Amino acid sequence: MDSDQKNSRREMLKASAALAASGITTMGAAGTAQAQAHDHPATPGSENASPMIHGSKEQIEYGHRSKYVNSVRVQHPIGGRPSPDVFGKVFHVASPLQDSVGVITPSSLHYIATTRGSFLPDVDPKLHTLTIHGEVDRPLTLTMDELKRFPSVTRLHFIECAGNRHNGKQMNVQDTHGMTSCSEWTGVLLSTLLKECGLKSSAKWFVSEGAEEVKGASSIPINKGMDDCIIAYGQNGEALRPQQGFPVRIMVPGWEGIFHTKFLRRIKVTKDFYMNYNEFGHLTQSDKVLALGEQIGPKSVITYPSGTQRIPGPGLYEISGLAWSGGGTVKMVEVSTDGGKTWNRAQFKNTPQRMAHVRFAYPWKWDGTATTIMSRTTDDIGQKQALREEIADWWKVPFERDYRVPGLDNSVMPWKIAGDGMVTNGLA
Ligand SMILES: Nc1nc2c(c(=O)[nH]1)N[C@H]1C(S)=C(S)[C@@H](COP(=O)(O)O)O[C@H]1N2
Ligand SMILES: [Mo]
Repeated sequence: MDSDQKNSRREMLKASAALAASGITTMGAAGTAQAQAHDHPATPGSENASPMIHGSKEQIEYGHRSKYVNSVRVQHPIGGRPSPDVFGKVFHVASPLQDSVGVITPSSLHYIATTRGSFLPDVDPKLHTLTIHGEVDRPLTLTMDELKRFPSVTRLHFIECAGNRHNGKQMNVQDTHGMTSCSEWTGVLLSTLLKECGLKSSAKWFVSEGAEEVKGASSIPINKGMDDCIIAYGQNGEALRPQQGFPVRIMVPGWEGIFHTKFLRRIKVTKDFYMNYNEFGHLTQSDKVLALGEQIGPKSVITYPSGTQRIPGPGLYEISGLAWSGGGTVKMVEVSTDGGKTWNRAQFKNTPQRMAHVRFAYPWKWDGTATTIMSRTTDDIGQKQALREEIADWWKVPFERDYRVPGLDNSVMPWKIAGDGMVTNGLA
């Protein structure tokens, strides 16, 4: 533990002692007093004062959440345009990050991006096969059962859609950053399968293809395929959800979401970069530029307090958020509570992992004056998340309020806190 971390640990201990003293926590006598103030009976004895849930077969066989919990996915305001054809309704659906705790996105709340709107291929896993062919010695076609016989890996990884960008018009963190999610994925390393096939020396790229008409195909350098791509059939301890590509998808850790082909049925190993539906925009780029361009930069966002929430009054708060980087592991997150004048090192709530969300927190005593809070990430290859002003400066263009970050937008997200505790988009 370095001294910064020790300091923030000490701050946190002080903060929790102060919370207990101010009666915010329910520990000890302060808790009883507060419970009474909220019109609950003080805990009298062993009897149960709550009504009973009448269990159903469905609830018992496959559980669902409490009726008091109602956080849901919503259409994303930027990416969520209606499908241009008769096949679908909505392209992009965002995850409710404002309600998130920890780092795993529940599978039922994972963001969704599809070329086919709300219509999904209904793939029968008994009939589904995955074929690997092209610049290989021994082409391979695997059923799902055969795929599952290979040694597996289980890893935490985020996915993020390139459309996940914030501007001054979005109200809350679901709209600014909800097109990213993080799951525990289980599957077979692509490298395991490629070794089984035997790569020819001419193998430089591979194209992954999904089961729909538009196929969700993408060209990826073979080095990335041999490095850390996963042919995933499991998500958070069970089979993938249909929205996430049941029965199998490819995970391309740290790369823009569009590469993570769902309903995966074919991988063609190629000599050259392929022009696909997804890629007409990249045609003139070199391998190197393409690879850099598709990797998600270091990024973070405060999820509490965030837009449309209200903090009730001066006092102690734990500022909490998510940080990630496509370049590797999050090394450090800093939080500013004075509009970027000073930055303080945040704590991690879990051990940061490669290309995965990490939960950070910073204890903060709000004095009741209007301010702006923000966070920034540094990853283990030394990349640091920049302010929009800094990015405009780097591109040598004048900074204006509606400046649009070119490419993938990983700029710092400010939340404004008014004197009455209302939180709004700091870019507005
Ligand atoms: N087969 C297929 N794969 C696909 C897509 C698709 O429409 N079809 N959408 C891509 C896009 S744009 C993104 S951002 C991610 C989203 O993955 P998710 O829906 O599981 O969040 O899947 C990618 N893979
Ligand atoms: Mo996407």
